[in-house]
Amino acid sequence: MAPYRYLRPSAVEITPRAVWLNRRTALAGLAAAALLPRAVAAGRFSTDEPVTDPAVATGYCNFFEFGPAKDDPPQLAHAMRTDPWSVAVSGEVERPGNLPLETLLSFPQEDRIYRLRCVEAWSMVIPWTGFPLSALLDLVQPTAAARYVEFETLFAPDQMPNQRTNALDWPYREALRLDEAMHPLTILATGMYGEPLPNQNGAPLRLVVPWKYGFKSIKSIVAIRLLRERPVGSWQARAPREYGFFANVNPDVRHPRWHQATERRLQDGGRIRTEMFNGYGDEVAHLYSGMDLNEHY
Ligand SMILES: Nc1nc2c(c(=O)[nH]1)N[C@H]1C(S)=C(S)[C@@H](COP(=O)(O)O)O[C@H]1N2
Ligand SMILES: [Mo]
Repeated sequence: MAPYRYLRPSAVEITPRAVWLNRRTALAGLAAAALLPRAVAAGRFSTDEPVTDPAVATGYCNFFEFGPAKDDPPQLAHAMRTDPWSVAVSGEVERPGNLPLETLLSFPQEDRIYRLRCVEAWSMVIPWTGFPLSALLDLVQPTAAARYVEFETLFAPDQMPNQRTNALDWPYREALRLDEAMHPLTILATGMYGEPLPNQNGAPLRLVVPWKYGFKSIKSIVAIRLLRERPVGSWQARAPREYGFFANVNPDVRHPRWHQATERRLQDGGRIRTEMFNGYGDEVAHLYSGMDLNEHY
């Protein structure tokens, strides 16, 4: 697999959707040249809603390691070194060890156009490239005792200025129940808009769990641990009343400081109704049968 090319923020132009769609066709040729992660056409899990302008999706980011402002990551994330990269897999697995990025890029890559709903009540529609997390888990073989999957972001205060502060308990950590992690909608993304992931969006590898609030979709993953007990995520540790473990998108459960019934779809500016499970209820509601969803923010 060819080494990753950076998509530098300066290389991102304002691209109307029609142009982007054309570019996407053109990019298919590039992908064949193995410059990009290989991907098949967007399949049954994708929405056909208009995608967010890539300039918005790569210019308005939450990546707290670089600072709290939406334009901190696009301005500062170029300092993050993503090559070489590997993911350390440990805990309740039959085959622990270091997975080089090259191994993960050799898994069959798919295109998925997903809605992304931030707990702050904005949303986007992003075309990802990636592979089901289940492919990685099948490789490392969770033991019968494994019940949770925990993820950890790179810790590199020399490259990530906000990690020199106590803004969060670094490194950023998140986790899923094993059945959520094995769900076919749950992917590890390696690209977006047909290009390798820009640093500010979580290069070279980030989680995408489209039915949960965006903070669960942890970026720039260096470690995955299979656990018996449910761990506490970084945001949950910081403000447990505001950020729960499940964090399923739910229009009926308020964030303590604002309601979640509607969201601002970025770039077209319109406010739309927020859907239960971010519109993925047909696929995922069965995971929570018997649970009082209003108690599980
Ligand atoms: N390591 C890390 N991952 C993270 C975050 C972060 O601050 N650090 N922010 C989360 C939040 S709150 C959101 S909404 C999404 C935003 O992803 P995007 O910037 O690619 O749209 O990333 C999530 N993953
Ligand atoms: Mo978010």
